[in-house]
Parts: sequence; structure tokens; C-alpha cells
Amino acid sequence: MFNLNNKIFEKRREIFLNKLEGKAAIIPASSLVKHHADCEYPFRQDSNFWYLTGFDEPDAIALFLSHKPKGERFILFVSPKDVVSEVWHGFRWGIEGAEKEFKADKAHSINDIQDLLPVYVEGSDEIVFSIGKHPRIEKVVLEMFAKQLENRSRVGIGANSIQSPERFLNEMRLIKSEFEINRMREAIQISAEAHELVRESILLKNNERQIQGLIEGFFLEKGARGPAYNSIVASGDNACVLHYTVNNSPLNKRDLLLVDAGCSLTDYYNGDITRTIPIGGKFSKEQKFIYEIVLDAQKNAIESAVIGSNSNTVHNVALKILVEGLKEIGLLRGSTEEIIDNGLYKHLYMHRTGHWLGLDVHDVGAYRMGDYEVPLQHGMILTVEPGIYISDRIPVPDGQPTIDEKWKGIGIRIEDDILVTEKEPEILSIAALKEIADLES
Ligand SMILES: [Mn+2]
Repeated sequence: MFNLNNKIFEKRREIFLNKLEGKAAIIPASSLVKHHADCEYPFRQDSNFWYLTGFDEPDAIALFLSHKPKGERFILFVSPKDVVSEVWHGFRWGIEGAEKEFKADKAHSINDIQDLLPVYVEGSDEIVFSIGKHPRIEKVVLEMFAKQLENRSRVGIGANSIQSPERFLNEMRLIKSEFEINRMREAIQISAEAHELVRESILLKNNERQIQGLIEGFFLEKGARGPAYNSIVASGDNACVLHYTVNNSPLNKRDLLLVDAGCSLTDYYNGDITRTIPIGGKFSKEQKFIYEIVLDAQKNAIESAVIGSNSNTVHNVALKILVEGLKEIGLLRGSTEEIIDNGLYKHLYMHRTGHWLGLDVHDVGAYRMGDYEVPLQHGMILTVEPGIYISDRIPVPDGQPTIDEKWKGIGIRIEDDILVTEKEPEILSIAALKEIADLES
């Protein structure tokens, strides 16, 4: 069963260590999080820790010591083997397993971290650690750092500052390798097939909850870990609540159903797809108008996701088409430029058009550096997800048309996962149909 592709992780560690240039990085695993009483949420490994180690246990710590010679740079602190704990909570790799299977240069019990951390970090120029994210280990790191600073004033060497690992890891994770692209293909394919299952069986379902069950059951059946995020199954006006996750309303044949769901694989690669379909098998005239606007915006935005473009351009392409479409049907008024510059569309479209996708659903990586927009490159994966949400929740801005009742309760988003390539943008979620003709029965 266990099949860790060590070459992939070794390569990542090598690149990371090269970037560290004399610094010592401390990258902690996640801990289990309490759900209630003595029950915990399903374990979710820290994405950076996973990216560098492939080690899927809680409460471990990885050290990356770029100031040490080869063969002494990758240290793992793990929970030691313990028969009783393993009977209750399951198998552990232990110290030996961490060295043998996960290729740590040296492994220790996590119980020794306090004593050994200063020894390992000694001689590094700087400490690399994410402040504010790992409360349990942060105290140990700061104590060690404080002692070192004190010492430094006497001996003149030692780390003088702590900086964030994100600077090094985000740019690595933003560009997906061939291996990662293939894992993303699988996560997204399973996610797309789940949406197809919804489309095919919608006429037989009568509650949002059943749709959630269908999708998430399919994820598990396909061997995924489960949903990548809380599935949004929102019928009718519920779709105007962007992060609706109650998923427990009866389905009304006259409404649309918005489903935003994707799976997470066992190695944490994620899909993120949204489809909006007519519950009764036919769009009303109004629903069809809005759907066509969103689909047109989405297709054009996808086409603009080419090398050298950027995520802001992709957003602006979608936004312009949404605004012009909404003007045509009388839900916005004025010059397109003025509407966009003054945000007069935000009662109908209140989010950005996409985000990076990877080990995190909203994956790491800058979109811009101040005024500089990060250009799209081969190997980046982003979502393109424009929408229109018509409800009373946000007041109509002054000077804009009041909303006729016939439009209210329509919430539509269409979201695909896009790989930026040397040629055209590749729609990884293409298996989930979205043309009106395909959605009607
Ligand atoms: Mn998304």
C-alpha cells in the first residue's frame, strides 16, 4: 500500500535547501484539532510540511539545515513507536521509519526537540520559521532564538533574525512540476465526474443534502481523502450566499442548483469546480439570460489565461463581460468604465474571478507584488470562476436600477481549473459539462 515517491520529495528538499543559503528552517507538521469532547477532526497535514517530507503524521517537525554538510541537512522529529498509543490511534513510522522510508539524514523523538533544536540550529545565519501558525512549537523556537541572541552578543555569531519560509516555498509551490500536474489532473477529473453524476441524477433528488452525499460518496469511492473544502450545494436563493454550506433545503424544480465541490486526494492535491444547473431540467428565460452572461465571461476569461497575462487581467476580462451583460438586461446602468471604476456592480458580483489551486485550495503564491502583477507561467494552475448573484442582501448602489422580482433568487457561478501552458490554457475540469444544451433535459 505504502508508496512514497521519494525522488519527488528529495528533489524539492534539494531546491529548498539551496534557496536557504546558510539558514536553518523549522517546518512543523499539523496537530490534530479537537472537534468536540475527545473527538477530533480528520487529520490534515500542513501543506508545506507535506510538500517537503511526504510524512503524514501529526506533531512532527522537519529541520532543513543549509549550513550543514550534505548528509546532515534533513532532520525529522517524530512520535516514537509506542505499542499502546498505536493500538488506540494507529500505526506510526517511528524514528527508524523516518530515516529508512522518509530518508531523513537523522530522526529523533519529538520529545527531544527542546534539547536538540539549539544544537542543530547553531551555526546558521538566520532562522526560518512561520510565526503565529504553530503555537505548540513556537514557544520552543522563540526560547531557543532568545538564548542564541544573548549568546551572539558575546561570541559574535549565530542567527540574528527569524524570517518566514513562505518566501522560499510559495514560489516553488506556485509552479507545478509534471508530477504535480498529473496529480492535479486526477483530483480534478474525479471532481468533474462527481459534477457529472449530479447533472445526470438531478431529476431524482429532492434535497441539497442528497446531492452532497452523492458527490462526497463518489470522492471516497474513487479513493480520494474526501472533499477538499466544505461542499457548497445551494439551490435557488441559497446560491447567493457565497459560502453556503448548510446544504439542507428541499429542491424546487423551478430553481437552479449551484454546486461548488472538489475532492482532495490522499496526497492532498485538490480539485475545485462549480457548476450551476436547472433542477427541473429546463432554464427559465431569466435564468438562461444570466447563465449565458456568466458562461461568456468565463470562456473569455479562460482564453486570456495565457503565458505573460496575469490574474488581474483574467478578472478584468470576466468583469467587463459581466457588467456589459447586466447592462443589456437592465440590471446595471451607465458607462462600463464608470461602473467598474466605482464598483457599482458589487451588489451582483462581489468576489474575484479566481485563485491559485494546488495543495491548498486557495493555493500559496503572490498574485501581485505591490503594483507589479505576477505574470502567468507554464505550470501555474488557477481557477476561473465568475458569477452573478441576484438578491436583496446588498443594497443597490445609488443611481443603479432597482431589481425586478423576476431576477431575484438567481445565483450562478461557473468554475473551471485551468493549467497555463506554452499553448492554449488547458481546462483540466473539461469533463464537467457546462453548455446550456448539455444541462437541459
Ligand atoms: Mn474556487
